[in-house]
Amino acid sequence: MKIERLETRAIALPLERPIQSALGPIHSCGVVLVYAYTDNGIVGENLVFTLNDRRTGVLQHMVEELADLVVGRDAGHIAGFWARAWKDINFFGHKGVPVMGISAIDGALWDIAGKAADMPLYRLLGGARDRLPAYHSGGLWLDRDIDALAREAQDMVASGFKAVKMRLGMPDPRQDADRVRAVREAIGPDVRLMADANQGLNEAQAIRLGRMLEPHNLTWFEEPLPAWDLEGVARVAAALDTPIASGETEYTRYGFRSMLAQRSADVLMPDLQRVGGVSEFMRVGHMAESHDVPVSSHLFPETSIQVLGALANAIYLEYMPWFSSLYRERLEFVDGDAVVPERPGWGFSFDARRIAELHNARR
Ligand code: SMN
Ligand code: MG
Repeated sequence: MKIERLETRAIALPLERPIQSALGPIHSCGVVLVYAYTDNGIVGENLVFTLNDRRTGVLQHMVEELADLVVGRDAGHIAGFWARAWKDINFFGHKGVPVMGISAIDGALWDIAGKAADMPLYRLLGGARDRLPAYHSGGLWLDRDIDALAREAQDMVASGFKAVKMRLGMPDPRQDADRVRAVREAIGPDVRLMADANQGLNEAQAIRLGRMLEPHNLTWFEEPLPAWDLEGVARVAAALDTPIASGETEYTRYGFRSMLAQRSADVLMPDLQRVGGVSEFMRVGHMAESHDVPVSSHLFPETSIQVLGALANAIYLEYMPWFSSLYRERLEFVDGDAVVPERPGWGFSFDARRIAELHNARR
């Protein structure tokens, strides 16, 4: 089975409503859809994205410019593609857009592998479990006032979630602490609560805020410092009892190897797009396992669930429904857990009609 051709399509996907995080305002995503066609009629699908549809064309071109590394080749030689691509991007560098391009194609190849074997990816990858604790991440943004935050958190719990994540990054840390207290009071002691600073603090601020948050029993305090400051995050992690989660902005096994070596996080949360696709997520997941460090995921719940389903050290799926409307199938939940689909490949396929609508709207 060979890859015959690769196609991409860019769409703009508006969020239900604009949101505010320490990364800045977010109103939409630019999404690059990837389709890899085999010579026996299988189509592998995947997507990568940009915030606010900025520089989507660069990402799309990168994927297209890597296509010659798979077209005409054995579709099942995924590690071969990865190694060839790694060498090929040397001149551009081993982080950023080139790695996102590799991730995009890697995921489409894995979808093909699953469909060809008539197996869901998590089974093909070794299979650890058929459901995963999920946390709701699609709310509790900085633009909500404290009453709206508390109501929104209660709504998430009423809809079945047993864990929710809120954002940090108000001008005064006392506001952040008040907001965390309000959410904790609204959801009660038994619902898990995470808080994400999106790299907005410096070391002293992170330790001070982290100490203010200790009484609220956070499951984790996420990305307190700029992603490049692994030593700083390690010191924050050492200073606090609350576990630190990080890794959504990290690239490949080499980035995570440094994080593990420096003990800069208690929980690693690779992002399928930045880590280097399914292949590299699995390598990082196993490397974390060899350090007895748990992993979660970042965004992409429909696809990340297949990878986490194959890792015994996976603890949480991030549920962020931004791309859910692009698929024909919907994630299912039971008692706050997301169910790993038993359908072949990702188990999620693009809704062609919805995508055509969005594609036409962008042009
Ligand atoms: C996040 C990052 C990028 C886009 C949306 C949300 C956030 C998360 O850091 O962890 O969900
Ligand atoms: Mg985050």
